[in-house]
Amino acid sequence: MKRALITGVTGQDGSYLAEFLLGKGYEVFGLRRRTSTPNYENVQHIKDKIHWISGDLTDLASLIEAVRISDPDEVYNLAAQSFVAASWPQPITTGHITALSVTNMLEAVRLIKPEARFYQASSSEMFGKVVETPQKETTPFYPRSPYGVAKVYGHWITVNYRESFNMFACSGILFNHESPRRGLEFVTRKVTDAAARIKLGLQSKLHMGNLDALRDWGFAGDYVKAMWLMLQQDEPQDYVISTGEMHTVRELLEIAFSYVGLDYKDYVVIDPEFVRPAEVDLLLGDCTRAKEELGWKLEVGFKQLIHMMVESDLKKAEVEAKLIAIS
Ligand code: NAP
Ligand code: G4F
Repeated sequence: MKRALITGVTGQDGSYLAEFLLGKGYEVFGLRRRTSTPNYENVQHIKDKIHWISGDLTDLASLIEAVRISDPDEVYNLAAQSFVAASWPQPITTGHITALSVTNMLEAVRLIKPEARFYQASSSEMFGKVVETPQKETTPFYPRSPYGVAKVYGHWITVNYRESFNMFACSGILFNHESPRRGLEFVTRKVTDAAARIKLGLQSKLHMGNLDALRDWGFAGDYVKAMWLMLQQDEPQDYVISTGEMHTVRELLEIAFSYVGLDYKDYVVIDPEFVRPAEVDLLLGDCTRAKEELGWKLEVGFKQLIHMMVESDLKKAEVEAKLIAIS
């Protein structure tokens, strides 16, 4: 039975990856940091199947212990301060967790189990102010946020450990991917949650930032399969994972609100609070290498994804509405 250690297992991607690996018969170890209010929402249904290990990405000793306990064949480093907008008010924390801690994780693996295969969660945010479109593995990086800068560090230190220590370490340069498990602060979930709550009379307005931003949005459940495929190859390599389609935030609003029979224009308020100091205007990925070499394919399209998210948020909003009605 193969053994996998996942950092960030309570997050969106970690939860889908844990499900996927459990389905393949893996023994799954999840790093869990101490939080005042335990966060198991995404993994409640598989909580008892995961071996939990206490640790924090910023604490090397805890990571060494996590690798020792789990004795992994594969390590998926998904933990991060992952919200771009929070990286301006918290640039140092973002740098510690999202950049330097990748070295902590690589060191823990190098010292305890150097033959383990290592996956680093790199990001299309590294392309930032894009220098070519579409973006592929060879496109130079031009990050536009402290988060993007931190991810560039994480990316290159992973390449460096591969080249310096001959470790099987690779990065997936993943474009935006979403799901009903997405955090409420990210734009897709913010919009699908608002469409559902407005429909049920639980909210009246939606405050938004730049509606012209273009993103290449896919489904997280499809993207975690690519992570696993990267670690099954003969040689470690970095891959872009994307849909090859981009849409504006405005289109996202149209699709989500029209699904519940509403016009987003009646509810959206443009609010400078949600406009970023430096914006990434567009992201569009070319994942030809992943399709050809990994045999990876996309299963859920953009509209289907947004409808799936609205459906899920409608169910949550109905529960909230019922609780209000009986209280
Ligand atoms: P997410 O839902 O925000 O999950 C982040 C995870 O990291 C959570 O489990 C969180 O734990 C954990 N974490 C944060 N700080 C930690 C620390 N100091 N020590 C240990 N764990 C810590 O993110 P996601 O969307 O699943 O993304 C997964 C990874 O892919 C991230 O590295 C992200 O930057 C990257 N990425 C995401 C996308 C995307 O579109 N989703 C695209 C490209 C790259 P708590 O539950 O305790 O907060
Ligand atoms: O959903 P977002 O916050 O995602 P963003 O910044 O693209 O980052 C996500 O994808 C990256 C991959 O490219 C990941 F690495 C990262 O961890 C994260 O998962 O914002 C998307 C776009 C931005 O252009 C933003 O300015 O939506 C625009 N937007 C407009 N109004 C908004 C809002 N974003 C948010 N979060 N909230 C708004 O009200």
